[in-house]
Amino acid sequence: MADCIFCKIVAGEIPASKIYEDDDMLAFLDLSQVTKGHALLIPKEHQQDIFSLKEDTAAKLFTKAPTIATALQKTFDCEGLNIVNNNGEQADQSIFHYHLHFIPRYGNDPLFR
Ligand code: DGP
Repeated sequence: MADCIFCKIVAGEIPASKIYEDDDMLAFLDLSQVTKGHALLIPKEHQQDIFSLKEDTAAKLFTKAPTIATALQKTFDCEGLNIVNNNGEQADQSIFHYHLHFIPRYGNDPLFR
């Protein structure tokens, strides 16, 4: 999709710190690190949100989620990890290309209650 930042990352037109890639999906570090190691997992095909996400794409993403989470845990030595997915402006989605946030959690992180 022409104006989609994440499609441009997939196409290599915008740089990103990639942490995983295969034929169907890409994971890279989020530009705005909520916590150290905050990463995004996206399908390479442009799909807007959970309401239009194809079931086989969802299956592929969630099948790979434990691998991404474990790699982040090993790399950043986090104590926990949130997987977050915003859908729609009202739910704080700002990039309208489906993505899962992987947010490593630490005892003293800014999100700690
Ligand atoms: P959301 O608000 O759920 O749609 O999350 C979008 C995320 O995308 C947000 O945490 C910031 C991140 N982001 C926006 N533009 C870029 C970019 O050009 N590169 C990278 N790596 N992340 C981006």
